[in-house]
Amino acid sequence: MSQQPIQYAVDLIRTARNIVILTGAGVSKESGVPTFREAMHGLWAKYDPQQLATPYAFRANPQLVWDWYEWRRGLVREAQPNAGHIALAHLEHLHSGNVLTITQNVDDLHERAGTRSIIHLHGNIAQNKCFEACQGEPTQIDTIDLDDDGRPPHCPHCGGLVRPDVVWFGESLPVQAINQAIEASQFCDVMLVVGTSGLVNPAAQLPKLAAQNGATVIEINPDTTPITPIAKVKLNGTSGDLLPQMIAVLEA
Ligand code: BV8
Repeated sequence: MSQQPIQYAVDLIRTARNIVILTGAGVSKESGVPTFREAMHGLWAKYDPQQLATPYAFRANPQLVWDWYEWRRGLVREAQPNAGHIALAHLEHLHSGNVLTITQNVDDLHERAGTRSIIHLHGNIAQNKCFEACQGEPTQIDTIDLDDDGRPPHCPHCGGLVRPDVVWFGESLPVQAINQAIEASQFCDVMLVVGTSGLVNPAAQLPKLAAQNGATVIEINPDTTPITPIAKVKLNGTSGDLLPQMIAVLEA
């Protein structure tokens, strides 16, 4: 890619006081964590993730949904932060203003790359909670004893099923997370949108909200998305390739 759009993006970032970085599954793809629509390769090729990531699917077939998350948890455990995660963490440390990362991802790769200021809109795949929320929402369960036949474990308080502490389709986002994300999007000068198809709401509304409040949107994605038309700068390519180039220009 010519250096001009990258230079333009870096100039916008350099002069911004408040930066929001919004990430999706694309930023973890180069770490070997499949994107949400590709999360179905192999055994899972015959299922639609939007049919598995729901409370209805879990109630109907807890073993199938539990196994799907155990498979994804294994991928996240084996994954390492990639050059894109590391560049975003570096941007947070380099920039003199406020830099907040808002992620739709349920992995911890941003944190493992060194990002400190982060909001998870859709939860954390490594954590579990009681499906019945018996002690209130979330009833987090820190230690579970997996019996050796891999059945979904039971809540130590009420005996109900244990589920991953993620936000499923049809479930509301954590109130504090989405409220903080909305406020940050309204007040940022630049929103850097990386690796999201912009199809899942309410997260997909954040770039529009930022732009409506005067922010400049920069998008990094190899594809065109519903966010592309509102992006002042569109960098066509992968996060693992483009973000380190941007940091190199920023530090030059
Ligand atoms: C809710 C956790 C209230 C689980 C996930 C309007 C308003 C509000 C809600 C809705 C609405 N319309 C419809 C809804 C309902 C629904 C929704 O949005 N449906 C869509 C599909 C139409 N939303 C909800 O249900 C939300 N809840 O709003 O509560 C409510 C309550 C009841 C009824 C209605 C509303 C909850 C949504 C959260 C769902 N949980 N994750 C889990 O992970 O198992 S969503 C999950 O999918 C991810 O977290 C992520 O958010 C999403 C996938 O999106 P992306 O991250 O963008 O990933 P994707 O694979 O799609 O795209 C990857 C991109 O990366 C691509 O563009 C690709 O080109 C790019 N890429 C690839 N490689 C690279 C790359 N980019 C850079 N570098 C690369 N190397």
